[in-house]
Amino acid sequence: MTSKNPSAGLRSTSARKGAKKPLPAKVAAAKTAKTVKTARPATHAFSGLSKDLLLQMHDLMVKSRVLEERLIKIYRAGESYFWIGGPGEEAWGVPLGLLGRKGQGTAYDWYHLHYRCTPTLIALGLEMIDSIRLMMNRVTDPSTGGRNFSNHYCFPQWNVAPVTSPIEVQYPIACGTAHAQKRAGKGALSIVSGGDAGTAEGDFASGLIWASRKGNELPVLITVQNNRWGISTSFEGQHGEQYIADRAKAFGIKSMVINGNDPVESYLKIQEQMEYIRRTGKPAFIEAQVSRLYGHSSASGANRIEGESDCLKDFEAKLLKSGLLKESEAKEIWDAYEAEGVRATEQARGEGVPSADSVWDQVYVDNENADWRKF
Ligand SMILES: Cc1ncc(C[n+]2csc(CCOP(=O)(O)OP(=O)(O)O)c2C)c(N)n1
Ligand SMILES: [Mg+2]
Repeated sequence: MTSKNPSAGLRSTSARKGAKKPLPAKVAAAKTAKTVKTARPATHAFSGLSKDLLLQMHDLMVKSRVLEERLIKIYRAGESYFWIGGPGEEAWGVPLGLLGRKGQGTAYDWYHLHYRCTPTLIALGLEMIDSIRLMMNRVTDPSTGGRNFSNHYCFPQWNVAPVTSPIEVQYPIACGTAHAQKRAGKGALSIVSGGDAGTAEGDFASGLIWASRKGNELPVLITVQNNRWGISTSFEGQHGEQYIADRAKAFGIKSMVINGNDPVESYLKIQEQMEYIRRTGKPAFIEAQVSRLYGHSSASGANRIEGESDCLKDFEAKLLKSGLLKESEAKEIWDAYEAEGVRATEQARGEGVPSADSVWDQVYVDNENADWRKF
């Protein structure tokens, strides 16, 4: 480890030299400044996050991006009906998945995500094949049995609640799991994410209200990924407030706006807010400003948008420049995930589609509400 105090080395060097022939202070300082190596560790440019963590985040970001681009190819090949997803949100989503307390039940964190959440799921451990199965409506899809469309995940073993097609309803639902977690008293929290345009929905306001009632505050990390678009409606024409995060302030919620295109900033700020929530039992808010790299969805063409900054390209360039990652290593990572995506697509292609009977799978099986014919 490099010393945090560079002057410590400087003193000892000058002391050794000074024993022979004392030099005037200024001369000594100039001489020793040359001899003492002040080189900073390569991780300095990354706020001191460890090399292992930085490379892990990069690896997961690549996996998520390659997967999303594979999903778009599957759509273009006519092997799926619709694509919507999260390319461009990797720098935000990967740290969010890494920082949660992963598991099932009220002692673990809950994830109430939206349809741009692939990076978070990848960080939690999602395999490409299981996203592709959902995309291709295969009966083997563990989230919905092939009955929903892309990125509508559900993983009970990681407390990942079903992604809902009506936007924004996840905010008050997250207050429900946070309430259960508070009662359990194990320090777990609920995480909720959604888009900027969706914050116009009443559900968003309800979430803020339920999270922040005096004396009944809930351990919920409320997040908004602000890509400045709601399908084709721009942020500028819709918001009187400058930052969505300011709305949380009105409810006394600790809130911040971050650059969600920077994985280091995302990691540190999510960590800070999570620690606050676990310590106080109160809610916290993050508005993460992110890019929308392929437009809204396949409905708008799923074409790469010029001029949007690419968090993965930027992060990879920084890692290469710092020497923490070599060109050849980066290429290997991209190639390996590319190959995995192709293999997974071929495998999913050979798997079955849902049968009429499987409509009863992944619902409240054997519950009185499971079969509408008994209503
Ligand atoms: C209740 C509801 N209203 C409208 C829609 C249609 N819709 C789907 S995505 C979307 C835009 C959401 O924009 P935003 O919340 O900013 O999220 P983004 O897609 O930009 O990530 C809309 C209006 C919906 N799914 N549900
Ligand atoms: Mg948006």
